[in-house]
Amino acid sequence: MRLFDEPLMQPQELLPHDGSALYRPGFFNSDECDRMFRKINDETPWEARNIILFGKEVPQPRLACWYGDLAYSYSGITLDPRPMTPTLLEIKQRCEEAASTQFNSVLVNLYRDGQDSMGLHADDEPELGAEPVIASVSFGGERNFRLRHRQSKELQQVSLASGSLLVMSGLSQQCWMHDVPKTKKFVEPRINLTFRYINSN
Ligand SMILES: O=C(O)CCC(=O)C(=O)O
Ligand SMILES: [Mn+2]
Repeated sequence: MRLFDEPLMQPQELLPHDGSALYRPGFFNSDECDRMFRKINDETPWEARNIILFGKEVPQPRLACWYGDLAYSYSGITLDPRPMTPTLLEIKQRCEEAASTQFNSVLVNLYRDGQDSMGLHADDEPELGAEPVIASVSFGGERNFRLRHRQSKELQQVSLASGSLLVMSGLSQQCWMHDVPKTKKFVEPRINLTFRYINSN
């Protein structure tokens, strides 16, 4: 029996075709969200890196840190690997069970306020393989997440709630791009983790 105050937390498929983006709000409960946000915020050696955008070096509009066994390169920068903390390993295990796959790396991003953002891109680096599974977990302030089809330009969007899990798989990276746009609205700081499997050759 469903209680009246229990929010509807059915998984929701965001993509109509060409891959899957399965959104699961409430994957972590609010106590877990508070604990995870605080621990990750305190334990992460946040880096403010410059990235190469259209041939120019510009500051990345967010803080980030890369964890895993292997280095990772994107937008002209290489992130050195560092071992995952027990907190990250605990979240990784939950995501692996939900996505029925293994991950060996995670990019942790901190969006300090509405001016921090992630530009339109796909997670399509060759070392991720042709149809990567990417598990994206959010803690803290809600931000809009957009998926745009490369050919048809169709747009799908969702407000990524604290404690939510988004699993992108299949053709999602080949056929769609995604971003987290800036917003003028007041938003709480947000931590996002994207778990990936990086192939070593
Ligand atoms: O912050 C997000 O929800 C998206 C992060 C992302 O796309 C990435 O790290 O590749
Ligand atoms: Mn991405």
